[in-house]
Amino acid sequence: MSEMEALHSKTLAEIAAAADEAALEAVRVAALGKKGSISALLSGLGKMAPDERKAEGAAINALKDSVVEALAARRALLKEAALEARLKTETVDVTLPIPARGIELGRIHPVSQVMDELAAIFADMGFSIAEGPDIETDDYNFTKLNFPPDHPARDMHDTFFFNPDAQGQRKVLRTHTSPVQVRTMLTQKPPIRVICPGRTYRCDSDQTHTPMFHQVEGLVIDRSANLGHLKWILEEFFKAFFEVSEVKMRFRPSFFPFTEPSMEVDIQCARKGGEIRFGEGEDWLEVLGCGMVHSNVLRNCGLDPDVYQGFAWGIGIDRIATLKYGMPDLRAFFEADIRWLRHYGFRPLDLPTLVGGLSA
Ligand code: 2NM
Repeated sequence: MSEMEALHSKTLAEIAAAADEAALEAVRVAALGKKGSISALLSGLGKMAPDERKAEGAAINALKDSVVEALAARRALLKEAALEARLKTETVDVTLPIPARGIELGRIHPVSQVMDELAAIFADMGFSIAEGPDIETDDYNFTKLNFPPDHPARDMHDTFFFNPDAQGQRKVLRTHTSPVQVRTMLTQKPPIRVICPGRTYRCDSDQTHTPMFHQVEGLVIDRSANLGHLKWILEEFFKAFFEVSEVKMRFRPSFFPFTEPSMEVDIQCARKGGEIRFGEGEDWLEVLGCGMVHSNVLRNCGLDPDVYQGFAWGIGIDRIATLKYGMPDLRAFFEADIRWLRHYGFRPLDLPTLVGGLSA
């Protein structure tokens, strides 16, 4: 066997034995690289006589072509094998049960659940949701809402005040979500139909009060929005929220600085052995405050009270959540006890909808 034939069969054997693309590349460099065995043969041609060069050159080039071809064939084979192997490791048996984790184990807090229910109910009645900052100016939280400068709600005992800034302005943690309604009136043209859910803060802590709690307030402003509309909206809301076909409501006169007239609303209920039912019974339960928006508030928010009027209401979310879902202690809401959340929480993918059922 000539030297060239030996080199040929040795290189082809090495190509066939290369187990992966990196090994194959090493064989290519050893044969065809700058200092490779076949490259060395080619550079030897220069020293040969013309006749010899012609014969040898043709033979070396045939050898080179054969090696190049073998390399390409082997590379294609290895590529395919590598892909096959990868696909094999990545196969998924879609018939296997899904292991429980994250989304299946997590639970939605009852407050979030009730907020989602409120959004579904009021969206169905044509309301949008408005949000605003927890840290508010005294102006938006109190002054624009017709609180007189000496009103007791501004007092240190109810309001968390921040230290005054360089301009002497004193921010507050909002004590209600009404400043969101102020912002809405200042920026949107009537007709306005919004609900404003969110966190609110008052310096108050006992069995039925937590310093941070949740409210949802509603606001309707139009040329002729009136208490008849409010009564219908509240009735529809309570029926949808408590998932009953009837509710009886009672309106009692009350006072808020931002509404005139102002009312508190009770709904009729039956208390049987620690359980509460709505749509039946002889007891009354206070659930919300409401009224016609005060003309001073309309004026403070850039609306002409001779053209526009409207009504607003406020409900405590934590309280209606305890009523609906029978949770005895409000404070457990904010203790972040995982056992409590497992018991009272909601499954993440069971979103409340009016057609699918709010709490089903
Ligand atoms: C309540 C009760 C009655 C109320 C009024 C306003 C505004 F901004 F329109 F003046 N927002 N929220 C309101 C009225 C809130 O909560 C018990």
